[in-house]
Amino acid sequence: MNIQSVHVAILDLPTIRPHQLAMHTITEQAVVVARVRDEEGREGWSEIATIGGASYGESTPEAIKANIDTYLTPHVIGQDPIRFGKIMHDISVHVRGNLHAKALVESAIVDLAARQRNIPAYELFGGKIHDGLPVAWTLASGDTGKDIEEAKEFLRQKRHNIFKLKIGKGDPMKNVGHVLEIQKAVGDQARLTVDVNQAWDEDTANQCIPILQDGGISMIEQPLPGWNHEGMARLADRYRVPILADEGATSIQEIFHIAKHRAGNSIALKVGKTGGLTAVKQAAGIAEAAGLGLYGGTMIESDLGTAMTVQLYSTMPPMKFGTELFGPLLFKDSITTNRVEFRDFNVIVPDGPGFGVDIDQEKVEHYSREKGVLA
Ligand code: MUC
Ligand code: MG
Repeated sequence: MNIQSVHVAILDLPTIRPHQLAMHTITEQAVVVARVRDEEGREGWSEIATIGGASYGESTPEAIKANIDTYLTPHVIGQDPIRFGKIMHDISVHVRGNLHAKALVESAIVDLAARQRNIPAYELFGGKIHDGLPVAWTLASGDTGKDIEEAKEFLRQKRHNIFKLKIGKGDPMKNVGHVLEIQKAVGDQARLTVDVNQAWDEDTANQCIPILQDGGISMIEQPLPGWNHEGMARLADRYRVPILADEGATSIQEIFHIAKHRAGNSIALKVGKTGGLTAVKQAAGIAEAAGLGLYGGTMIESDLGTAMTVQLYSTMPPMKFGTELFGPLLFKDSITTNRVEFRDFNVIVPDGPGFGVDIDQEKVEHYSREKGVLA
Protein backbone atom coordinates (compact mmCIF):
# COMPACT_ATOMS: atom_id res chain seq x y z
CA MET A 1 0.00 0.00 0.00
CA ASN A 2 1.66 3.19 -1.16
CA ILE A 3 1.77 6.57 0.54
CA GLN A 4 -1.00 8.94 -0.44
CA SER A 5 -0.40 11.97 1.79
CA VAL A 6 2.12 13.66 4.09
CA HIS A 7 1.02 16.29 6.62
CA VAL A 8 3.15 18.18 9.11
CA ALA A 9 2.10 20.31 12.10
CA ILE A 10 3.86 22.24 14.84
CA LEU A 11 2.60 21.59 18.39
CA ASP A 12 3.40 23.70 21.46
CA LEU A 13 3.46 21.46 24.53
CA PRO A 14 3.57 23.02 28.03
CA THR A 15 6.15 21.68 30.50
CA ILE A 16 5.60 20.89 34.21
CA ARG A 17 8.27 23.43 35.22
CA PRO A 18 10.63 25.85 33.45
CA HIS A 19 13.63 23.93 31.99
CA GLN A 20 16.66 26.18 31.89
CA LEU A 21 19.39 25.70 29.29
CA ALA A 22 22.29 28.03 28.45
CA MET A 23 20.49 29.66 25.54
CA HIS A 24 16.80 29.27 26.36
CA THR A 25 14.37 28.37 29.14
CA ILE A 26 11.67 25.97 27.97
CA THR A 27 8.15 26.49 29.31
CA GLU A 28 6.48 25.36 26.08
CA GLN A 29 8.31 22.96 23.81
CA ALA A 30 7.67 23.20 20.06
CA VAL A 31 7.62 19.73 18.53
CA VAL A 32 6.98 18.94 14.89
CA VAL A 33 4.82 15.93 14.06
CA ALA A 34 4.29 14.26 10.70
CA ARG A 35 1.52 11.96 9.56
CA VAL A 36 1.79 9.81 6.42
CA ARG A 37 -1.28 7.96 5.17
CA ASP A 38 -1.48 5.04 2.77
CA GLU A 39 -4.19 4.35 0.19
CA GLU A 40 -6.19 2.32 2.72
CA GLY A 41 -6.14 5.12 5.30
CA ARG A 42 -3.49 3.49 7.54
CA GLU A 43 -1.30 6.07 9.26
CA GLY A 44 2.31 6.45 10.33
CA TRP A 45 3.30 9.18 12.80
CA SER A 46 6.59 10.71 13.93
CA GLU A 47 7.91 13.58 16.02
CA ILE A 48 11.06 15.71 16.06
CA ALA A 49 11.73 18.35 18.70
CA THR A 50 13.86 21.46 18.51
CA ILE A 51 14.74 23.76 21.41
CA GLY A 52 14.19 27.51 21.60
CA GLY A 53 13.29 28.29 17.99
CA ALA A 54 16.55 29.19 16.25
CA SER A 55 18.63 29.53 19.42
CA TYR A 56 19.83 25.91 19.81
CA GLY A 57 20.54 24.63 16.31
CA GLU A 58 20.01 25.47 12.69
CA SER A 59 16.65 23.78 12.14
CA THR A 60 13.60 25.65 13.38
CA PRO A 61 10.14 24.01 13.64
CA GLU A 62 8.84 26.40 10.97
CA ALA A 63 11.68 25.52 8.56
CA ILE A 64 11.20 21.78 9.12
CA LYS A 65 7.51 22.05 8.18
CA ALA A 66 8.06 24.36 5.21
CA ASN A 67 10.86 22.23 3.79
CA ILE A 68 8.90 19.00 4.07
CA ASP A 69 5.77 20.55 2.54
CA THR A 70 7.70 22.06 -0.35
CA TYR A 71 10.70 19.85 -1.09
CA LEU A 72 10.45 16.43 0.56
CA THR A 73 6.80 15.44 0.18
CA PRO A 74 6.89 15.14 -3.64
CA HIS A 75 9.50 12.36 -3.28
CA VAL A 76 7.34 10.43 -0.82
CA ILE A 77 3.89 10.41 -2.46
CA GLY A 78 3.14 7.17 -4.34
CA GLN A 79 6.04 5.28 -2.72
CA ASP A 80 5.90 1.97 -0.84
CA PRO A 81 6.81 2.68 2.82
CA ILE A 82 8.82 -0.53 3.26
CA ARG A 83 11.32 0.99 0.82
CA PHE A 84 12.14 3.79 3.27
CA GLY A 85 15.84 3.43 2.43
CA LYS A 86 15.19 4.02 -1.25
CA ILE A 87 12.85 6.93 -0.52
CA MET A 88 15.47 8.60 1.69
CA HIS A 89 18.12 8.02 -0.97
CA ASP A 90 15.91 9.72 -3.59
CA ILE A 91 15.40 12.62 -1.20
CA SER A 92 19.15 12.91 -0.52
CA VAL A 93 19.80 13.27 -4.25
CA HIS A 94 17.42 16.24 -4.49
CA VAL A 95 17.57 17.88 -1.05
CA ARG A 96 20.79 18.90 0.70
CA GLY A 97 21.02 19.25 4.48
CA ASN A 98 17.62 19.59 6.18
CA LEU A 99 18.53 16.75 8.52
CA HIS A 100 15.67 17.31 10.99
CA ALA A 101 13.12 17.38 8.16
CA LYS A 102 14.56 14.18 6.70
CA ALA A 103 14.48 12.52 10.12
CA LEU A 104 10.82 13.41 10.62
CA VAL A 105 9.80 12.07 7.21
CA GLU A 106 11.79 8.84 7.43
CA SER A 107 10.41 8.07 10.90
CA ALA A 108 6.76 8.52 9.88
CA ILE A 109 7.32 6.22 6.91
CA VAL A 110 8.96 3.60 9.14
CA ASP A 111 5.99 3.74 11.57
CA LEU A 112 3.61 3.20 8.66
CA ALA A 113 5.66 0.34 7.17
CA ALA A 114 5.69 -1.42 10.56
CA ARG A 115 1.97 -0.83 11.17
CA GLN A 116 1.12 -2.24 7.74
CA ARG A 117 2.82 -5.47 8.90
CA ASN A 118 1.50 -5.25 12.47
CA ILE A 119 5.04 -5.41 13.91
CA PRO A 120 7.03 -3.04 16.16
CA ALA A 121 9.25 -0.69 14.16
CA TYR A 122 12.36 -2.04 15.91
CA GLU A 123 11.94 -5.24 13.85
CA LEU A 124 12.82 -3.19 10.75
CA PHE A 125 16.14 -2.26 12.40
CA GLY A 126 17.27 -5.77 13.30
CA GLY A 127 15.14 -6.41 16.38
CA LYS A 128 15.45 -5.19 19.95
CA ILE A 129 18.38 -6.22 22.11
CA HIS A 130 16.98 -4.61 25.30
CA ASP A 131 13.56 -4.36 26.97
CA GLY A 132 14.56 -1.19 28.85
CA LEU A 133 17.29 1.43 28.70
CA PRO A 134 18.92 3.35 31.59
CA VAL A 135 17.46 6.86 31.59
CA ALA A 136 18.87 10.09 33.03
CA TRP A 137 16.83 13.08 34.20
CA THR A 138 17.99 16.64 33.60
CA LEU A 139 18.08 18.88 36.67
CA ALA A 140 17.46 22.31 35.18
CA SER A 141 14.96 24.13 37.39
CA GLY A 142 17.42 27.00 37.82
CA ASP A 143 17.44 26.53 41.62
CA THR A 144 19.92 24.33 43.55
CA GLY A 145 17.50 23.46 46.37
CA LYS A 146 14.72 22.46 43.96
CA ASP A 147 17.18 20.38 41.91
CA ILE A 148 18.29 18.49 45.02
CA GLU A 149 14.66 17.86 46.03
CA GLU A 150 13.88 16.60 42.52
CA ALA A 151 16.90 14.29 42.48
CA LYS A 152 16.07 12.82 45.91
CA GLU A 153 12.44 12.23 44.96
CA PHE A 154 13.34 10.45 41.70
CA LEU A 155 15.92 8.30 43.48
CA ARG A 156 13.25 7.35 46.00
CA GLN A 157 10.83 6.45 43.19
CA LYS A 158 13.61 4.44 41.43
CA ARG A 159 12.92 6.59 38.39
CA HIS A 160 16.43 7.97 37.77
CA ASN A 161 19.89 7.51 39.23
CA ILE A 162 21.73 9.42 36.52
CA PHE A 163 21.30 13.21 36.57
CA LYS A 164 22.45 15.72 33.98
CA LEU A 165 22.89 19.30 35.17
CA LYS A 166 22.49 22.20 32.75
CA ILE A 167 25.18 24.69 33.65
CA GLY A 168 25.75 26.98 30.65
CA LYS A 169 23.77 29.99 31.94
CA GLY A 170 25.32 32.63 34.20
CA ASP A 171 28.60 32.78 36.13
CA PRO A 172 30.63 29.61 35.40
CA MET A 173 32.24 29.38 38.86
CA LYS A 174 28.84 29.79 40.57
CA ASN A 175 27.55 27.03 38.33
CA VAL A 176 30.42 24.79 39.34
CA GLY A 177 29.49 25.47 42.98
CA HIS A 178 25.87 24.50 42.20
CA VAL A 179 27.07 21.19 40.70
CA LEU A 180 29.28 20.39 43.69
CA GLU A 181 26.39 21.06 46.11
CA ILE A 182 24.18 18.62 44.23
CA GLN A 183 27.01 16.09 44.04
CA LYS A 184 27.44 16.37 47.83
CA ALA A 185 23.71 15.85 48.40
CA VAL A 186 23.09 12.85 46.11
CA GLY A 187 26.46 11.85 44.62
CA ASP A 188 26.73 8.68 46.73
CA GLN A 189 23.53 7.31 45.17
CA ALA A 190 23.63 8.77 41.66
CA ARG A 191 25.90 9.52 38.73
CA LEU A 192 26.08 13.21 37.78
CA THR A 193 27.00 14.71 34.41
CA VAL A 194 26.93 18.32 33.18
CA ASP A 195 25.85 19.87 29.88
CA VAL A 196 27.35 23.28 29.13
CA ASN A 197 25.52 23.63 25.79
CA GLN A 198 28.50 25.38 24.10
CA ALA A 199 28.60 28.24 26.60
CA TRP A 200 32.30 28.28 27.57
CA ASP A 201 35.47 29.34 25.82
CA GLU A 202 38.55 27.21 26.25
CA ASP A 203 39.98 29.26 29.16
CA THR A 204 36.74 28.93 31.12
CA ALA A 205 36.64 25.22 30.36
CA ASN A 206 40.19 24.86 31.69
CA GLN A 207 39.18 26.67 34.89
CA CYS A 208 36.03 24.64 35.51
CA ILE A 209 36.71 21.11 34.26
CA PRO A 210 39.48 20.21 36.76
CA ILE A 211 37.19 21.17 39.66
CA LEU A 212 34.28 19.17 38.22
CA GLN A 213 36.59 16.23 37.54
CA ASP A 214 37.97 16.27 41.10
CA GLY A 215 34.40 16.63 42.42
CA GLY A 216 33.46 13.27 40.86
CA ILE A 217 31.41 14.47 37.86
CA SER A 218 31.31 11.62 35.38
CA MET A 219 31.02 13.38 32.01
CA ILE A 220 31.21 16.92 30.55
CA GLU A 221 28.89 17.55 27.59
CA GLN A 222 29.67 20.11 24.86
CA PRO A 223 31.70 22.63 26.93
CA LEU A 224 32.84 24.55 23.83
CA PRO A 225 30.97 25.83 20.75
CA GLY A 226 30.02 23.09 18.31
CA TRP A 227 32.45 24.37 15.66
CA ASN A 228 35.48 24.21 17.96
CA HIS A 229 36.63 20.67 17.23
CA GLU A 230 40.27 21.55 17.88
CA GLY A 231 39.47 22.92 21.33
CA MET A 232 37.37 19.84 22.13
CA ALA A 233 40.31 17.64 21.06
CA ARG A 234 42.63 19.49 23.45
CA LEU A 235 40.17 19.08 26.35
CA ALA A 236 39.65 15.39 25.60
CA ASP A 237 43.40 14.91 25.60
CA ARG A 238 44.03 16.90 28.80
CA TYR A 239 41.36 15.51 31.17
CA ARG A 240 40.45 12.01 32.30
CA VAL A 241 36.74 12.91 32.68
CA PRO A 242 34.95 12.01 29.39
CA ILE A 243 34.29 14.99 27.07
CA LEU A 244 31.09 14.43 25.06
CA ALA A 245 30.27 16.14 21.75
CA ASP A 246 26.59 16.99 21.21
CA GLU A 247 25.87 20.16 19.19
CA GLY A 248 29.23 19.57 17.42
CA ALA A 249 28.28 16.00 16.43
CA THR A 250 25.41 16.21 13.98
CA SER A 251 25.73 14.57 10.55
CA ILE A 252 27.51 11.24 10.05
CA GLN A 253 30.29 13.17 8.26
CA GLU A 254 30.79 15.44 11.27
CA ILE A 255 30.78 12.45 13.61
CA PHE A 256 33.45 10.80 11.45
CA HIS A 257 35.51 14.02 11.70
CA ILE A 258 35.17 14.01 15.50
CA ALA A 259 36.18 10.36 15.64
CA LYS A 260 39.21 10.97 13.41
CA HIS A 261 40.46 13.99 15.35
CA ARG A 262 39.32 12.82 18.83
CA ALA A 263 37.37 16.07 19.14
CA GLY A 264 35.66 14.56 22.17
CA ASN A 265 35.91 10.94 23.29
CA SER A 266 32.17 10.32 23.25
CA ILE A 267 29.12 11.54 21.33
CA ALA A 268 25.42 12.13 21.95
CA LEU A 269 23.19 10.50 19.37
CA LYS A 270 19.94 12.23 18.38
CA VAL A 271 17.57 11.28 15.59
CA GLY A 272 16.84 14.84 14.42
CA LYS A 273 20.33 16.31 14.17
CA THR A 274 21.75 13.23 12.42
CA GLY A 275 19.01 12.99 9.81
CA GLY A 276 16.96 9.96 10.78
CA LEU A 277 16.76 6.51 12.34
CA THR A 278 18.99 4.90 9.71
CA ALA A 279 21.56 7.71 10.00
CA VAL A 280 21.73 7.25 13.80
CA LYS A 281 22.62 3.60 13.35
CA GLN A 282 25.33 4.62 10.87
CA ALA A 283 26.63 7.24 13.33
CA ALA A 284 26.72 4.64 16.11
CA GLY A 285 28.74 2.33 13.82
CA ILE A 286 31.32 5.06 13.20
CA ALA A 287 31.54 5.81 16.92
CA GLU A 288 31.82 2.14 17.83
CA ALA A 289 34.59 1.53 15.29
CA ALA A 290 36.48 4.55 16.66
CA GLY A 291 36.04 3.49 20.29
CA LEU A 292 33.93 6.54 21.22
CA GLY A 293 31.48 6.27 24.11
CA LEU A 294 27.80 6.67 23.19
CA TYR A 295 24.96 8.56 24.87
CA GLY A 296 21.34 8.13 23.79
CA GLY A 297 20.40 11.79 23.50
CA THR A 298 17.10 13.64 23.29
CA MET A 299 15.84 17.05 22.26
CA ILE A 300 12.96 16.55 24.73
CA GLU A 301 10.29 14.79 22.74
CA SER A 302 6.84 13.78 23.95
CA ASP A 303 5.70 10.12 24.10
CA LEU A 304 5.63 9.79 20.30
CA GLY A 305 9.19 10.98 19.60
CA THR A 306 10.45 9.20 22.70
CA ALA A 307 8.86 5.85 21.75
CA MET A 308 10.40 6.18 18.29
CA THR A 309 13.87 6.82 19.70
CA VAL A 310 13.63 4.23 22.50
CA GLN A 311 12.71 1.62 19.90
CA LEU A 312 15.71 2.51 17.75
CA TYR A 313 18.20 2.61 20.64
CA SER A 314 16.84 -0.78 21.78
CA THR A 315 18.35 -2.31 18.63
CA MET A 316 21.87 -1.10 19.50
CA PRO A 317 24.51 -2.49 21.90
CA PRO A 318 24.45 -0.98 25.43
CA MET A 319 25.55 2.66 25.44
CA LYS A 320 28.35 3.69 27.79
CA PHE A 321 26.41 6.65 29.22
CA GLY A 322 22.87 5.24 28.93
CA THR A 323 20.12 7.50 27.60
CA GLU A 324 18.31 10.70 28.54
CA LEU A 325 14.95 9.86 26.99
CA PHE A 326 12.97 11.42 29.84
CA GLY A 327 10.99 13.80 27.57
CA PRO A 328 7.41 12.58 28.32
CA LEU A 329 8.00 13.18 32.04
CA LEU A 330 8.66 16.89 31.50
CA PHE A 331 5.33 17.55 29.77
CA LYS A 332 2.02 18.37 31.44
CA ASP A 333 0.08 16.30 28.93
CA SER A 334 0.47 13.63 26.25
CA ILE A 335 -0.54 13.45 22.58
CA THR A 336 -0.80 9.65 22.70
CA THR A 337 -3.49 7.46 24.26
CA ASN A 338 -0.89 5.12 25.78
CA ARG A 339 2.27 6.33 27.49
CA VAL A 340 5.94 5.42 27.42
CA GLU A 341 6.68 3.72 30.77
CA PHE A 342 9.49 4.45 33.19
CA ARG A 343 10.48 2.06 35.98
CA ASP A 344 13.52 0.76 37.86
CA PHE A 345 15.73 3.54 36.49
CA ASN A 346 14.82 2.50 32.93
CA VAL A 347 12.64 3.68 30.09
CA ILE A 348 10.71 0.65 28.84
CA VAL A 349 10.79 -0.23 25.14
CA PRO A 350 7.22 -0.05 23.71
CA ASP A 351 6.21 -3.28 21.97
CA GLY A 352 3.03 -2.42 20.05
CA PRO A 353 2.81 -2.06 16.25
CA GLY A 354 4.87 0.77 14.74
CA PHE A 355 6.55 2.80 17.46
CA GLY A 356 4.10 1.28 19.95
CA VAL A 357 2.16 4.42 20.87
CA ASP A 358 -1.21 5.52 19.49
CA ILE A 359 -2.12 9.07 18.61
CA ASP A 360 -4.74 11.02 20.53
CA GLN A 361 -6.25 12.98 17.66
CA GLU A 362 -8.01 15.51 19.93
CA LYS A 363 -4.83 16.32 21.83
CA VAL A 364 -2.89 16.78 18.61
CA GLU A 365 -5.52 19.22 17.40
CA HIS A 366 -5.62 20.99 20.76
CA TYR A 367 -1.86 21.68 20.85
CA SER A 368 -1.49 22.40 17.09
CA ARG A 369 -0.33 25.93 16.36
CA GLU A 370 -2.43 25.96 13.19
CA LYS A 371 -5.81 24.28 13.55
CA GLY A 372 -7.06 21.63 11.12
CA VAL A 373 -3.71 20.58 9.57
CA LEU A 374 -3.88 17.06 11.00
CA ALA A 375 -7.63 16.90 11.64
C1 MUC B 1 20.85 18.82 25.02
O1 MUC B 1 21.62 19.70 24.73
O2 MUC B 1 21.35 17.75 25.30
C2 MUC B 1 18.68 17.13 26.38
C3 MUC B 1 18.30 17.03 27.68
C4 MUC B 1 18.00 18.32 28.11
O3 MUC B 1 17.65 18.65 29.23
O4 MUC B 1 18.24 19.19 27.10
C5 MUC B 1 18.47 18.47 25.92
C6 MUC B 1 19.37 19.06 24.92
MG1 MG C 1 23.46 18.43 25.06
